[in-house]
Amino acid sequence: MMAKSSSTRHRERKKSSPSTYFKESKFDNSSKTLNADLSPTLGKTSQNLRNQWLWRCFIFTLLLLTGIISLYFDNNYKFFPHTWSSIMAGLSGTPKRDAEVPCSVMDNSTVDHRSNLTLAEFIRCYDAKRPVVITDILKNWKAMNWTKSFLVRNYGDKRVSMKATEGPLNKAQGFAVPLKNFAEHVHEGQPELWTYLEDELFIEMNPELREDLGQPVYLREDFFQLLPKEIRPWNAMLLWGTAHSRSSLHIDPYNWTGTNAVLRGKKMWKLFPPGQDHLLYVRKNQRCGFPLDCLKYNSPIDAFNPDYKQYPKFRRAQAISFTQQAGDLLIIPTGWFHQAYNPLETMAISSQVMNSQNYKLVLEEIYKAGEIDARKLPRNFENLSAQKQVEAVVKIIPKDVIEKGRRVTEDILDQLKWKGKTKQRNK
Ligand SMILES: O=C(O)CCC(=O)C(=O)O
Repeated sequence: MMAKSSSTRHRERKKSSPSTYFKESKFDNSSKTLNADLSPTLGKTSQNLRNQWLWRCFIFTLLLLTGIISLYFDNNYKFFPHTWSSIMAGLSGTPKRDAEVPCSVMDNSTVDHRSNLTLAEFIRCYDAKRPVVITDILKNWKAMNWTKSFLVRNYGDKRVSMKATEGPLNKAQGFAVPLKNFAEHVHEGQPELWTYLEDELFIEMNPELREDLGQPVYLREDFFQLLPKEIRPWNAMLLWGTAHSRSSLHIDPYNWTGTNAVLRGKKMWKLFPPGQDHLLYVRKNQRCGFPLDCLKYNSPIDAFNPDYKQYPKFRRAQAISFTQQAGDLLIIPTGWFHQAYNPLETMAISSQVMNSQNYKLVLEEIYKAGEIDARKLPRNFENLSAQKQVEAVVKIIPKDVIEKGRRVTEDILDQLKWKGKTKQRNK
């Protein structure tokens, strides 16, 4: 369209101006007296109309600016969560759908405990972002009924991996013992004399037990299932500890999203929001010992009994501390250092997922672990769906890496069968 000349634009402005309308109207010209009488009123009216028009412009600009600013913060800082969508929902009078309910604001001193949490809200508010304890999901798990006598009766002679210490955490050593021997002493923990069964293969080797574990809707998407079984991380680790037993302070292998279901007893936790590695004295270049030999991110500090003399910067580290009860499922986001402490005899199952929210970070770790040459990926890799991207990476994992993974699992099973003492594992 051609641009209008400035005189035409001027004329149009004149025509539509309210004060001009009154001045030029027939009514205006028909009677000088009437005109004279009405002129102050008409002048005021035109003034009012102009003011109203200015006010409308002002309010419209204000709304527009609020929208732009809130969208900006929404996307970049999660600062005014969902301001814009709330305004729109309010204006349109529509009830807030799940996607529009704002996430609660974490005050960095605790973790949300949630029930009736929808998958959509989990993905939007927690998955790969913030830890959450889900309180209503484990009650139907048959594993909630596992007891010492059940396990000893059915699996007493099977060897399990455990660690034990007669001193601080950093003196703990790994052993393989028949489950019944561990169970005999499981009630005997003391602050510096405790044992902890941490077995990644026990459920893998006794798969009927897996049927006693549920499959929470939050964890159904799991791209680890796309990996060849030789290098797929073992899933569902049995954790059974005496009072005072504890894990190390670590990020999970492959930087996955971790889960922990407490079946009996309770756990105290310290979770460290990302960005504090320098305060945790994270050891460099450690390997995790999983089938795909990933990097391990462990801290030498026992966050439940820290040695500030040796690790002074740890004083500045900010942890979220909370307690997880039996029947609670904790979901730990990718990238969060965490440590658990069992104040009394406690049994739990930990597990993991790679999903649409964390797969990019997990793939980074898989590249490092598997000596994978990312240049072999298809050109359109970034445009593929999350699942297709994982499939593309799996296709270029070298054969010898897969073979090495198979040997790692075999070696560990051999150790469990034949040797009393095992290599200290990563948790
Ligand atoms: O329950 C525990 O001891 C901690 C387990 C854990 O952190 C894990 O499996 O990653």
